[in-house]
Amino acid sequence: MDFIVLLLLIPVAVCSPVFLPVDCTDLYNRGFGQSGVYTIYPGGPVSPVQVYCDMGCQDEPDSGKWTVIQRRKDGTVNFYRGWDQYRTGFGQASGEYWLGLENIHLLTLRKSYQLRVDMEDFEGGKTFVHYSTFSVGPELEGYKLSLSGFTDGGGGASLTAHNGLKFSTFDKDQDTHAKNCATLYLGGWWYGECHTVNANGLYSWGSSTFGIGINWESWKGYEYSLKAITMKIRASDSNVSN
Ligand SMILES: [Ca+2]
Repeated sequence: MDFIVLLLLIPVAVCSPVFLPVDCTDLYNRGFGQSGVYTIYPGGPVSPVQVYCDMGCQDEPDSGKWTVIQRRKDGTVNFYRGWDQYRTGFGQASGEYWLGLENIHLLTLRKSYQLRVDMEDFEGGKTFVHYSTFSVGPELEGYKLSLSGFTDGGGGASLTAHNGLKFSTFDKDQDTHAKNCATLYLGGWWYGECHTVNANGLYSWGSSTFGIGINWESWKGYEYSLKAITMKIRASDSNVSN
């Protein structure tokens, strides 16, 4: 009897593999075309992660498939957090959040990704920048940032200066400054000596004390804290979809 049950079950398991999307591109390719919160599995079936997918506009097929890894828009989530939180992620996928360094590392280990950063100020201005490659290395190497292929949508190349730097938090100083940049500039980031972008700095509603706000130096300088910033990644065209 048991033998018969097994025979019946095996073909079902083979013919209907569970769909475990790694990123928003996988979801889009399965027919999920609406922007919103989805569950992805960058670390496999035991570690689901909630994420916001920017699927773009229906009439522009190339505008979507973005997996949001970081988003600030209203100051409702505190981004001054320690290493463990930056490692695993925090916030709400429907609002402000950080996807987590380990998740970002696992994603960019699997596929080649591009990065787009969208920004808004409090006067209605919007801009963006784009990098054709983006990846984050393993924890053992400090979750090092790798970027190349900059295209300026108007925000300027501030982020390029962070290429090759390790990630730091107030309780893990991996920056190149004598002091602790995370403590000086109230964020967790790929700090060097210390920053030209502080995307995880203090939400400051416009004007900020030098360098502690959500700063993007080449767009608004060190004393302007942005209204909104979103970092999102998408598998490059050269990837064959899973
Ligand atoms: Ca230091």
